[in-house]
Amino acid sequence: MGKTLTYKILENHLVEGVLAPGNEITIKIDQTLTQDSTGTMVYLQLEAMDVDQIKTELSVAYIDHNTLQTGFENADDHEFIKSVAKRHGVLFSKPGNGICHQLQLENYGVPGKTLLGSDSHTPTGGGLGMIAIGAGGLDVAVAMAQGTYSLAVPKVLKVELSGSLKPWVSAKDVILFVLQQLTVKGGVGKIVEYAGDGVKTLSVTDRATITNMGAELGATTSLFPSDENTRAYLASQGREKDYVPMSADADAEYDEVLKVDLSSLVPLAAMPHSPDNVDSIQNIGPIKVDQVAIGSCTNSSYTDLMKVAEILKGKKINADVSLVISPGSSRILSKLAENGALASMINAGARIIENACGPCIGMGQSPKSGAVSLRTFNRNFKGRSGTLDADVYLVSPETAAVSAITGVLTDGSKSGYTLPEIKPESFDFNDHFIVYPKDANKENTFVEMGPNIKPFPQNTKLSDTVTGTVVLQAGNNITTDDIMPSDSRLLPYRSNIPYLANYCFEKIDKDFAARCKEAQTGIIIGGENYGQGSSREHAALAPLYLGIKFVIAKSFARIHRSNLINSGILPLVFENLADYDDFKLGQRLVVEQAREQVKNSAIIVKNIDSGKEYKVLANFTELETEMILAGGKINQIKGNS
Ligand code: MIC
Ligand code: SF4
Repeated sequence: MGKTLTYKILENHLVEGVLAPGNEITIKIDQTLTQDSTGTMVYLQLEAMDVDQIKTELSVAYIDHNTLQTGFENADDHEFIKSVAKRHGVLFSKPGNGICHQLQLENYGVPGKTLLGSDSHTPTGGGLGMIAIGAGGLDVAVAMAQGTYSLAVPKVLKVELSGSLKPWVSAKDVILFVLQQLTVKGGVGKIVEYAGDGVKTLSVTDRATITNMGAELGATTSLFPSDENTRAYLASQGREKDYVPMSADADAEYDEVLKVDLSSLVPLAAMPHSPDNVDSIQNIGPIKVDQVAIGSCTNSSYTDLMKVAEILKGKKINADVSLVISPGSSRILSKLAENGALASMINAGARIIENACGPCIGMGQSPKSGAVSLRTFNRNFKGRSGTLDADVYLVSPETAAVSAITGVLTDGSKSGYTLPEIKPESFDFNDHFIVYPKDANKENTFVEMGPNIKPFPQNTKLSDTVTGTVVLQAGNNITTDDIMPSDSRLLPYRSNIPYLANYCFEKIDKDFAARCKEAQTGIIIGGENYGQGSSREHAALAPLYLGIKFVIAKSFARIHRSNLINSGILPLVFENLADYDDFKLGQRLVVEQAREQVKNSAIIVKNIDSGKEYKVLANFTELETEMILAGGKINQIKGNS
């Protein structure tokens, strides 16, 4: 039987374990990336591990999320990251260079390599045929320290592409279609591997759009084969030498298959408030649009922005629309400036904003109350834009640009506008935004710690009797944006958990933090896919700070589940889903003989008042059990069990 591309790459990197679905394996990590909003925690944790020499081939620290500098906090965080980067031999990408995933693709991605990033959209690298996985900050810190990462082997889902896309239909529509078919939890426990004849019709940046939004499926990662288009992309970035052809064997067997005929796709949009709430633009109809935002790590490539510039050329943005554009990288921005595309955008009435995450993470450009905002981004969770009652639709760059002109949601293929063919470009090498760790000697490098950088909370070893009060009963698909909101107000405090904790669950229950403080030890009850979305471990660290002991949910999203375990908080799963309804705020629960029980596949949780017992699933791997007993990953590494 032939091998999938996933298994080929995993096999090349296998350090420990047997490659079979569900088994725990340890793989070698070649590259890591961090960004500033998760990076401060990563580097605090790396420092706490007292590491002499990082073990990866390449590690890069990007500054792209929080670049507003409304106060000293951002700038202090950046200095801290820069100083630790230098100390440990990590490349530092200054603010202004662009968005981490776009930059990693342009500069460092190599087919067949592994990448672990402290950001959920790290799978963007799968567009180049890498196994690129998003993880919590502590996992990335450990990957730098030890050069490895442990995971349960995912199933491999093949998406077989045939045909080719029609004009006005693009990569964004492909992944929106896949999300419509599989939903935001359809990828949990899986790696999505693209194959079939249709692959060759997609460029690397198209592929990267698709693998980027594989994060929204909940997948461990997504990847494409590496072929002649990969060679052409690497050559355009001056890196043809990094090209390695890679693909699955023709007779490879997959755990599941989804067939997608590219020729049958039409322009799509994800409607409020979930990336899988997808319909065709024709069906949604010409709703009036107030804001259009183009950019983010999903759709800010050179080709995407050239298409936008060509659509806007000689036109005028609708009077009632605010159009903002944030390019993916300094290299793209500079090329758009050189070839006049930037002028086409500005002359049409577009606002050009910094090449950073910007509005995607709520750093400015919150739409007006009740607005309809079209965004080429990847997440439209309620309130993520900074405006709780705004309706955010996720669309392709083509749809965004044409709708900015018409002022209503528009299917470009029915608009009468012509879509020009965009020729790929070659880029000049420029590393002026990169600080190299020329002197990576730990002894003579000082770590800069601003006053807003506070120590991260650490758990203690699991006690034998764990009691707590139910402090929240949450619904399905709770996002990490719900658990630990992020916007221009809170992002400057990513290195200050005591402050951030006051805003935990703020958007869905403003009394949550106060209730936890009163209860002292708390328990959260969750629905399906608890903790989907971002990799931010703040969504585990703030609850830890507030005394949360365990979360019982119908199911968990992958990264958040790991972050809970890394923090020593138990993620437990209802065996009987109907038990969910039995739990009410204020109930006192207990797990007796917890240290023994976590070693079993199921645990008994008792309601102290009624005496009723519930069986919940634990199913921790050996390593996870060790971490839980020790009170988190750092304690486990230090051997404190
Ligand atoms: C996001 O898109 O939600 C973020 C902001 O990039 C996060 C990381 C974070 O919360 O800092 C992610 O995707 O992991
Ligand atoms: Fe940045 Fe948005 Fe991409 Fe997250 S999804 S890395 S906030 S651009």
